[in-house]
Amino acid sequence: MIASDTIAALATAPGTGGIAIVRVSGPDSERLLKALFTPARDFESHRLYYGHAVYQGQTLDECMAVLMRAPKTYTREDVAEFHLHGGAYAANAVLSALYALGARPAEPGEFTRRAFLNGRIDLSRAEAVMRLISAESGRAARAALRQLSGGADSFIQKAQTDLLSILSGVAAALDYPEEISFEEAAGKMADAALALADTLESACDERGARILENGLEAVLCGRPNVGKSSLLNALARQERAIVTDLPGTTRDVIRADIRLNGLLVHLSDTAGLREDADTVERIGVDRARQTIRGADVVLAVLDASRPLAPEDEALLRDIDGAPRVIVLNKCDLAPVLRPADFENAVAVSAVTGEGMADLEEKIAAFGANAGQSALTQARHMALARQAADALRRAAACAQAGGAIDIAAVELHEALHLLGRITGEEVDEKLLDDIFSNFCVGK
Ligand SMILES: Nc1nc2c(ncn2[C@@H]2O[C@H](COP(=O)(O)OP(=O)(O)OP(=O)(O)O)[C@@H](O)[C@H]2O)c(=O)[nH]1
Ligand SMILES: [Mg+2]
Repeated sequence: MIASDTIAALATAPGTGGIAIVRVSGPDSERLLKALFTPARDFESHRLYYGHAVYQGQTLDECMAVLMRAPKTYTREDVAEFHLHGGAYAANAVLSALYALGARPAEPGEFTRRAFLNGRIDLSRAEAVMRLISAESGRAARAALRQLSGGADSFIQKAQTDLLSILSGVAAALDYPEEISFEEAAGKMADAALALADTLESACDERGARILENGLEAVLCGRPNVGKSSLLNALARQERAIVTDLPGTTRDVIRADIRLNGLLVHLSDTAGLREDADTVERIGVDRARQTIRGADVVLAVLDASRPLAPEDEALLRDIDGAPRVIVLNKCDLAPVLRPADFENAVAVSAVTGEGMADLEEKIAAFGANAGQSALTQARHMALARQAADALRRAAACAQAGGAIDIAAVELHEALHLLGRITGEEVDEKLLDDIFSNFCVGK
């Protein structure tokens, strides 16, 4: 399907930068390029030329330009690009000229939408492109790249193949009732459908997906003066929080973002937990408790140079069973508490830096599996879960001795839902939802 109109937009991020690329796609690309590029010339496809962008006698910018003839282009249409100086001026001037000459401003994601409609990429890859553009951290980018190379697709294709073979078993049972007993066919179908439902569900990792997209929430907590703020500063490698030897220094929640092995970690330092706090500190302590509840991992800080205080014991009880690291700080002083006495503990000193690398490793371990599963996008996971539900209904129907052709309806439903992940079955509404999340120019 070839679009009839030609679209243009800034393809690079707006703002200052070395170069700004204006991309044009559609049947008019070559005409528009020739109208603006000086010196006039014939363009060999996929070759970069040096010249100027000139419109109505006015030089807009010195530039490099390229014409890429269909079909070996991002959209599979004719594409032209102007590589201009960065900053808003040159790109806007060229875009205005292009619009005056008949190009239409591209909608968000329209280039990628065309790539999809022209069959160059499938839907889950189109979404991967979008995620790559907005990927927050190295790890999220790698997961998006994995999907771009077809991770979710091949997983879904395998599930579709499995499902088709279940369906053909059902069809055989319906066609040859004399040869294949109903019980046998129904039993086989139910087993296979349940196994596939399990596979689909275990491929969904909502928590991992969230950590990948938004980062891991790690919260430093503990009683006053154990060194939480000092640890935040040491992990963030900058003086974010105020450190004093007075207990109750930190009143509000202080945040710092750090990166561990490509994983984005949102660290929070909280008010020291104690009961006899004044009003302001009291509010701080309540906020600390809330922050702890929302954490992916709690970093429970203890002063290794002192025996456990009642507040320490209360904290350890509160976070029992929660994802946590016990941080035995101040190990540079004569330690009374030792890692061996706790589960998943590490001895550190915020002052000397001892043990800090071990602590970072332990924090990163909580995000280690994020993004490893086959499906990490909310839309894919929702569809896969719906497909799994349909499979379970099919199995239940067969096991209850229901008509096998009714179970087959549920299997078809599951197949349809899987098809929507890869975009084999798409409607306009879905396309609009997905592509409108793109940035213009992609
Ligand atoms: N020797 C030693 N002193 C430390 C260490 N970490 C922190 N301290 C000291 O302990 C005191 C308290 O440190 P903070 O980081 O303010 O402690 P906090 O847990 O944030 O305290 P509150 O905000 O009051 O809850 C300061 O005097 C720090 O210099 C450490 O590893 N070794
Ligand atoms: Mg503090």
